[in-house]
Amino acid sequence: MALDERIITQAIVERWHKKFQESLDVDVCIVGGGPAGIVAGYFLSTWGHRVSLFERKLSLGGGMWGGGMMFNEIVVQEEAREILDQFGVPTVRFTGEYYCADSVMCTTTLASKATLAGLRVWNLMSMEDVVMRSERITGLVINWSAVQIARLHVDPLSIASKFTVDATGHACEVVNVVERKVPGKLLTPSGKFEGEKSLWADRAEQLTLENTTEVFPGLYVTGMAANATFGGPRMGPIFGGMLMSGKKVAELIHARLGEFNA
Ligand code: 48F
Repeated sequence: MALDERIITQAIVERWHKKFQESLDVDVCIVGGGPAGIVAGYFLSTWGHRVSLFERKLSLGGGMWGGGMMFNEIVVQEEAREILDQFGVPTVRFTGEYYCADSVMCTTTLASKATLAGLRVWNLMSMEDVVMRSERITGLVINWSAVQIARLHVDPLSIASKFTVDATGHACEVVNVVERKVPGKLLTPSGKFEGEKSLWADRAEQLTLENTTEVFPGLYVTGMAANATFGGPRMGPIFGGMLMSGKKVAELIHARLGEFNA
């Protein structure tokens, strides 16, 4: 068969536009494709919701690829291991209730299972703002990451969603946009963004779950972004809290979508 480059181009452009048009109005937008965002996207998609995940970089995985300081192993605690089991990621017991997994195998498997479950991933796209109606977030303002990196003056596009998740890790980018635009209105005790504290793995892992919640009407936080928003400490290269937080945010939004659609 003689290949026709025009057909190759047409196939990519048409298929991409079809996917994008189908995704202009979704149930949930997740910003950030680290472990917390991927796990949230996997469960919400598995439960039948229409979910788009925007990831600034080329690949999903966030901080998971690099394990700890580029040693490509991750540690999870017993409570989180069942989530890796569910995804089919092999783990080995290191000692007591500490388990290890190869970070590359873990990242690729999570990403693969999430996309196969129906999660739509928009890589190379960044959230730059939110859409707000009567102090509720109703969507995202997005642009190509390359436009942001090159600091080009190009207006963005927008996507409507019933719920939004900030899974941007340490940066808390969605929460920080809200804090700038409507100061003092976050659902934290002070109403403000608290900021991440120094490393304390045990406390941080507990708080990651507690802090996984709605932080502004329509906006949830998960993973490291949850802790940083509420002033919790960082946890270092233990990933159980990220996985459990992703699952928890999916459960919370699943319940809310039930009410929303009733
Ligand atoms: O940082 P990241 O992996 O967040 P996480 O899921 O996990 C945190 C751990 O990796 C680790 C830790 C504990 O083990 O502390 O750091 O909470 O993934 C965040 C992703 O969000 C993307 C970013 O490229 C990364 O892949 N991101 C950040 N800002 C934006 C964004 C944005 N404005 N638009 C799109 N993606």
